[in-house]
This record gives sequence, structure tokens and C-alpha cells, in this order.
Amino acid sequence: MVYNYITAEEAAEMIPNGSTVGLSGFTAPGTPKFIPEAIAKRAVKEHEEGKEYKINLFTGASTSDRADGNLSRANAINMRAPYQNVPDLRKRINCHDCHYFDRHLSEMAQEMRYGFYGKVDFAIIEATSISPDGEILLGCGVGNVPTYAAMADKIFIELNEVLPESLYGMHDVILLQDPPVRREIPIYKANDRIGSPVLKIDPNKVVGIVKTKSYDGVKPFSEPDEVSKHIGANVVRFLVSEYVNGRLPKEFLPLQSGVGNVANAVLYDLGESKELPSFMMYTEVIQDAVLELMKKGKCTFASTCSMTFSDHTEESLFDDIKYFHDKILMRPAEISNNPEVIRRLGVIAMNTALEADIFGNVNSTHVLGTKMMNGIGGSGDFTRNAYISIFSCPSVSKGGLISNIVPMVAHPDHSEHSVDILVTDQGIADLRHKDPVERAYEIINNCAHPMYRELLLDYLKLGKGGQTPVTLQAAFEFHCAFNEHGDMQKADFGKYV
Ligand code: 0RQ
Repeated sequence: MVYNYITAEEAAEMIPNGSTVGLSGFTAPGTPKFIPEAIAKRAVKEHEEGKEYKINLFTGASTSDRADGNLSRANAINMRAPYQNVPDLRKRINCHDCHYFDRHLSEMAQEMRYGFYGKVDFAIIEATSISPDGEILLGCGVGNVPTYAAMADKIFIELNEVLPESLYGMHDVILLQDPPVRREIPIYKANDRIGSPVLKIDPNKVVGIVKTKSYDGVKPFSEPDEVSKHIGANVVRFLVSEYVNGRLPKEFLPLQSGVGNVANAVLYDLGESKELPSFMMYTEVIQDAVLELMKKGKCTFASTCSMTFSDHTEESLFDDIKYFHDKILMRPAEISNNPEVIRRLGVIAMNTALEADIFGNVNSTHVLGTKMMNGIGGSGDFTRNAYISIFSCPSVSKGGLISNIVPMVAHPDHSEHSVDILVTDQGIADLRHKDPVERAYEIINNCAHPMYRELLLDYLKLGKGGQTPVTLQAAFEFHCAFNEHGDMQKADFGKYV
């Protein structure tokens, strides 16, 4: 096959209004950078000429400002799934300029194949290389590209020159069969390989290749602040206690860790812990801290969907790739986040909450119950199937005006039935083997900020019985107080007595 080399602008010209587009990648790595920017420019031009122009955009997870940011500023996204984290897109979603379906990441690819979202017109794939017969060496993130490439009528490739051929062997690409013929996923250890090092596509679908040269643009994390450090230390304290008390096997278990400063602080503390053995990760994203843990021998292997490293770390990985080559495997999201595998391996899940309630329900997505923040991401995939599921968050936000421990979450993402451990900067609440009232005291006493404890106890005392003593008319008093007075401390439960 002889491929056609084109510019990003020429590619954008071939993508008409109303197209459904699937992007490779997961977070910024592996996500195409130049064609999405060109589509955004085209959208601006079309809108200036009074024409409609929007696409339906499906990805692996979040992308980057270059993709989601530019496209949302151009108001060029009609439908979007399964996850995002860009402020400009958030704004479009929250005013319904963009229809957003917040989906469990492990389910997106299969739902696409089941036909729930219609057909895929175009797949845009970032590649390290492509062979004449359509074998693609992917970049630093996989996402749902096997499904999008298989379903798309036409494919564009962004051939990124900064990606080295030595990435060969670090991907494990597979396209699952669907029910009723789906088989088990034969991963019995985090480092079992089940697929191919390359993505195989039909070369006749490739309508153009755009040559590019760009790192992923992931910003390095700032030093964890005091609150993150306390949370990190508490998570590690909990894990050590489980380990020394024999509730975790002596070989330890694979870890999943979310993204952000708290996750970074947890990983840092794990690296420093003398009590815990070395471990593997079975997770969807690895950040800079994981490479440090690998250098120290503390993390021996990571199964992931993406290497979300800052540019500097990405460069140093490429320079020293031999050392890391057999320690990292990048897989499609439906494998990295697969419930069957997570349950079998006994993954310890560590995710972040926006708020949790006194009975153990968690809100990960909706600020004050209405405004979409990012999305559920992979947190549900891991939480529901974990050996132990840990959620963490600061006890308060906005300088104390918001308590992240509330009487009732304003939007439930993870229910009390799936949340085992809650950790804040204040301490650890172990919710296992506790009834709802016991859980409430455990959370109020150990996790709530002292300035909110009395108020939460006042709410609990309103309860008139039942297994879970919820007082319906007062359950959102914290949120209402914030909406009315800008301060949850103004909550007044006296009026419900
Ligand atoms: O606001 O940015 O204006 O300061 O929300 O809060 O504490 O910095 O939280 O960045 O760790 O993100 C749950 C959103 C936490 C994230 C969430 C305000 C707060 C601040 C951010 P500012 P923090 P983080 C792995 C698994 C779902 C997906 C997931 C997330 C801003 O972790 O998206 O887990 N999780 N995926 O002030 C109002 C509250 C608030 C609040 C915090 N209760 N009410 N505002 N804030 N709590 C990753 C992937 O799936 C790829």
C-alpha cells in the first residue's frame, strides 16, 4: 500500500459537519494533536460563514487542550464521551452546547461496537510508524483505538516523529469479541501479555497520513501540598496495617491509582515505605512518580492504558527505554479497566472523591450536584471490582467553605456498597463490616474536618430510625447553605427538629 501524505488542514477538509470521529489515545499521550486543531480552525471558519459545523467526538478518556480545548472553544463538539477534564469543554457541557455521556471507561468500546452510538466515520490515530500492510506501532496511550479503527470507514494517521521505534513491544493490543461469543480474558498476573505489539488495520481505509513532531505536553506535577501529604500518609498507613495484620497476601496485590496530586503523594509514600514489599500496578494511567518507583525497584511492573508522563519524563524514558521496556505494558481501556481482570487479580483501587457522605456514598463528578467536573472515568471500573476500594479527598475545600463530608452526596457515583475505606487529611474511616450508623460515626469522627463535626452529628441526630437514618428534607442542607450563603458552616439543622 502506498500512502497519501497530506496536511492536517487537508484532513480537516475531508471531515464534514456531523461526522463521528474516534481518537486514539488516553489522556494527552497517544491523542492526535494536529488534525483536531485543524478541525477546530475549520469550525471557526464555517461558523463565521454562518454554516453549521460540529462533530461527535469519542476518545479513550480525557485528551488535551490541543484536542478538547481547541474544539470546545470553537464550539465544534456536538456529542462527547466517555471522559474529559478540560475547563473550556466543561463550560460547553454545563450549558448543553455539547451533549456529554459520562461513561465507565471499560464500557465505551463495547458500547460503540454494540451500536449504541451509531457508526464511526473517521478514526484519527497517532502512530510511531505504519507498515505498508497496515501494522501500526502506537504512541504512549492506547484508549479505544482498536474499536474505533475497526469500525471507522476512513482513517487518518498522525505520524509523530518524536516517538521512537523502541516503543515496539510495550503495547498489548487486542480487540475483544462480543457476547454471545466473548471468552475469558487470560490475564492471571498483571504482566501477562494477551495481544499484539501492534494495531492491525485495513490499510485501504487510510485516506491520509500527516507527519508531525510533538511531545504530549503533559505538565509536571507540583510538589504535593500539606493536605495531599497527609492524605498520602494516611493511605499508606492503612495499607501497612492491612499488610502487617495479614489481610493482604505477603506478595502484596496490584495497585490502581487515580491521577492528580493526591495520587502522586500516595505513590511517593509507598516508595518510601519500609514495611511494604515491592508491587505491580494494574491501572489505567501511570504518572511520573511510577518511573521513580521503578528506578528504585519498588514498582516492578505496570499494566496501564497510557504513560501520562510530563514531557521531560517522557524524554528521559525514551533515552533509557531498555530499562523500562519489560516493566510497562500499554493496553486498550477495555483491558486496562476490565472488571473481570480487576476482580481476578485483586486490585487495590485508590481513587479521589469530590465529596463523600456520612454513610459512605461518593460523588466523583458533579460539583454541588449539578455541574459536571470531569466524569466518572475509570473510578467505577476499579471501585466496584476491587479487593479493597479506597477513596480519598481533602476534608474541606475552598478554604473550609465546603465540607467534602456531607449528610448526603448531591450526586451518587459510587454507592456505600462499593466503598470500603475513606481517607481524608484528618484520618481513615474503615467502612467494612459496619452498619450505616456505625459508618456515620466512623466517618464523622475520623474524616470530617473538626469545624464540621458538630453539624454532621446534628444532622445524624435528626434521624427517626430505619436502617439508614436519612432525613430527607434536611439531607442537602449543607449544599443549600453553600448556594445561599457561600458557606456550608451556615447549615442550620435546628429548623428540622
Ligand atoms: O477547585 O480547581 O477551583 O481549586 O474541585 O479539587 O481537590 O484539587 O481534586 O484535582 O484531585 O480532582 C474527583 C475531580 C478530584 C478527580 C476529582 C473543587 C476544589 C478544586 C478540584 P479549584 P481537588 P482533584 C483515574 C480515575 C473522577 C475520575 C476518576 C476526578 C477542584 O479525581 O475527576 O477518579 N475523578 N478517574 O476546590 C465543590 C466539592 C469539591 C469542590 C473539590 N465537594 N464541592 N467543589 N472541589 N471538592 C483517572 C482517569 O480516569 C483518567
